[in-house]
Amino acid sequence: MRFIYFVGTAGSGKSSLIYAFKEWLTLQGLDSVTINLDPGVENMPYEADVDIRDWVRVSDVMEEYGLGPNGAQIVAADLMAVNAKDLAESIEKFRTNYVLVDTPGQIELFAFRQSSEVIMDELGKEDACLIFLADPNLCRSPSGFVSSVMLAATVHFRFSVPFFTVLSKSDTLKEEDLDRIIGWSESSDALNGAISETIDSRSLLSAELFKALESIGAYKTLVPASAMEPSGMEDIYNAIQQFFEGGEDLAND
Ligand SMILES: Nc1nc2c(ncn2[C@@H]2O[C@H](COP(=O)(O)OP(=O)(O)OP(=O)(O)O)[C@@H](O)[C@H]2O)c(=O)[nH]1
Ligand SMILES: [Mg+2]
Repeated sequence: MRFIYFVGTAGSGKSSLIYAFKEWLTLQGLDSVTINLDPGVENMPYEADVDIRDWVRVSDVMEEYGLGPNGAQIVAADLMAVNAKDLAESIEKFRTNYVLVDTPGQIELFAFRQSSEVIMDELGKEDACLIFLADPNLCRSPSGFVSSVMLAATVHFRFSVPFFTVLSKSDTLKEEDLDRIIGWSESSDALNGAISETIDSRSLLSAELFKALESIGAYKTLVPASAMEPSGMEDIYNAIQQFFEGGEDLAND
């Protein structure tokens, strides 16, 4: 089993992309299983095969501990670790190649609480990769783009599993904007040029930070995808295959 974690800021399109990617895999004749790791989610665009809410629910935690929504989110995130073994056992019952893992909207709950590490270890880190979703709204400006790369680097630093970045909701971008953003991800000169065009102290800071991100390997080509169209699914699949099989295709086994 290969675990693919979809991580990104609130509303970046994680759940929609999981749904679209699962549909695409099914069309290719590839089986997959979905897991929801967000104990606070109310509505999902698909029904997860394994759902953390069967063990922990933010609404229950609010009631039981007398907490508000934010405090309850944190307690719920920590309680997930207690159930990591049970979660792993119910996933093991499925015979499948790909496990698509949906993570909480509040990225800090996944990235900064220890329970996600416990869960990842329990499920098997050696068979895991992470897809970071870059929100097109943030990536429109050079400084926003650099911020997004920094966030991806932070997540990567926390989990140290292979990762790549998807530019989600690519259908919401005009073609020229999409080309420009992808261009920044392909060429540090293009990004540096765009940064230096906006001469203020913030952009100078971005340039320095960006150099550091480049040297630690967090800066890489974005894979554009749209869950709505859908598009980019094959590119996502190929990137995943690169990690797990060195490019070899499971569909041809
Ligand atoms: N146009 C467009 N809208 C999208 C796409 N993917 C998601 N959306 C919309 O973006 C919003 C958020 O999508 P979700 O899939 O719920 O995002 P999420 O990251 O799972 O959100 P949280 O779990 O709440 O953080 C919804 O209104 C979706 O309809 C896409 O590819 N194109
Ligand atoms: Mg979601």
